[in-house]
Amino acid sequence: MNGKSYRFTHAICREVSASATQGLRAVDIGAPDLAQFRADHADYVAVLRSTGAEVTVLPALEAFPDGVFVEDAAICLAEGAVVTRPGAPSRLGEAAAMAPVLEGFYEDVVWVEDGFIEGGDVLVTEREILVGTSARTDATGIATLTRLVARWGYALRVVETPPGVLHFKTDCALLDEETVLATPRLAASGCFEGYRVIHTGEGEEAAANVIRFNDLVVMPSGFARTQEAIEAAGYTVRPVGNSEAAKLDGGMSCLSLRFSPAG
Ligand code: CIR
Repeated sequence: MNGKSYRFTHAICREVSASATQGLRAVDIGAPDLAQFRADHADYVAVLRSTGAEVTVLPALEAFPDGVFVEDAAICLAEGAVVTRPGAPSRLGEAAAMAPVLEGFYEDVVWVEDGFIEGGDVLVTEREILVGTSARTDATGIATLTRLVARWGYALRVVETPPGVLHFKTDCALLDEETVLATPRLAASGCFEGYRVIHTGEGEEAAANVIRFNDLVVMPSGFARTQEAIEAAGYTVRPVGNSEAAKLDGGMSCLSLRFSPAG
């Protein structure tokens, strides 16, 4: 199917836990306001549902302050799902909590058992899977993932997440078969050669973490230049408030697993 890397029948999200105030953050600019975080999260889920997708919202996990960022716990492909091994010690258990949920959708669920890998470092495009090395994703994890997805015919390309950037997808997103949105600092590495690249607006690096979800591009609100650039390229944009998730270095991709299980 054309568009398999951005057309999805399903998504999984997780409610914001009260413990999210203790979530990991590179720079402490204060704890997220839970009421605002939950309101933004509800808007996000509603936007995904507006495309016709079936969105499962799991209950909050109080034991995992970063549990709302479900993307890091798994990699969902058409043929099967990979349960990851998050490199942040406080997040390791999130993957095991996600596994039974994935088993409800997929016959084939496999586990990364060596090294570390977080879903935020994995960009699935129509032609390949890009994986960024980062403080959370190491060479052993990438080798394990390479072996696991080879059974479904996927090729992996290893790229570098810019220094000081949490995840590869903190700085980029897929917009369609041939187009990515990327920060100029990431695009400068040459990792998107062969793709059409739309740059985030000046001073708007925090706008790079968007998702193409069916006919929509869901992006954090408040980034007019980037929104304009995406719209000028012909996409339909839905801005969603992200002020509270951003305090924990989270964005649009982190808040869901998106997939269309085969069969
Ligand atoms: C963390 O540091 O792990 C969380 N506070 C943020 C995770 C964001 N996830 C993502 O970019 N995929």
